[in-house]
Amino acid sequence: MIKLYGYPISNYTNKVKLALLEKGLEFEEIRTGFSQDEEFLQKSPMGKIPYLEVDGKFLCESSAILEFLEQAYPNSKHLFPSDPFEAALVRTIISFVENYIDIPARRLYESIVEGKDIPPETVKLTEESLRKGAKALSRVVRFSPFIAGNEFTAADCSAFATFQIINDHIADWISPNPLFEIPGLQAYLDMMMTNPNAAKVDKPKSVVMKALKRLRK
Ligand SMILES: N[C@@H](CCC(=O)N[C@@H](CS)C(=O)NCC(=O)O)C(=O)O
Repeated sequence: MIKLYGYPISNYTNKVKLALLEKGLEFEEIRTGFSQDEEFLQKSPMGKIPYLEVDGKFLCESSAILEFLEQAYPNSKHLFPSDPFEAALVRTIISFVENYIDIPARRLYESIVEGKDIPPETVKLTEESLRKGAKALSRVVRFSPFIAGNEFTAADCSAFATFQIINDHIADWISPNPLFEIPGLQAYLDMMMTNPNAAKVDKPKSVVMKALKRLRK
């Protein structure tokens, strides 16, 4: 049995959870936060979530986990296209979403999680980075109807999980959200929400996010 360790407001946890659901693999979810404790680092050496346990072995880094699932369960739904160019596009979109949108947006995440104030320069810097990332992403996305083409792929797991979290986090700081300058993004997210597996990921995220926001006020 696969065990997924993570938390509902972690986009990387939700990316892996959506992949597991789409692949129809049985798994148990174990809610855990990140940690620098020695025992935790033995399972996830950067102290991050998510990590996966399969047959007593531990795997970390969400993209490595998705690639593992693809190889280890070849009879499940494929999340990477067989055409190398198409597969490269999937990986490019994941890289753009995570490196050039999620990582900059994290400068603001701390505020909601730790109740910190954010200096205006940080907000400005984040907005500039998000605008640059959004422009780059808009050059590669397809939204036809999925982000990398006409099939659901690993890029949808990453993009859906990340955009749903960023939107919640940055609304208090940056408005309008520069990510919605990506033509077709809102329609894409609305379409994704009609996917029962995406809705399964979104629901616990919304519950925890609401509770966090209440605590912060
Ligand atoms: N590159 C990692 C990123 C994972 C990540 O940043 N997880 C966050 C939660 S969404 C975390 O554990 N942060 C704690 C930390 O950075 O120490 C992946 O793809 O799994």
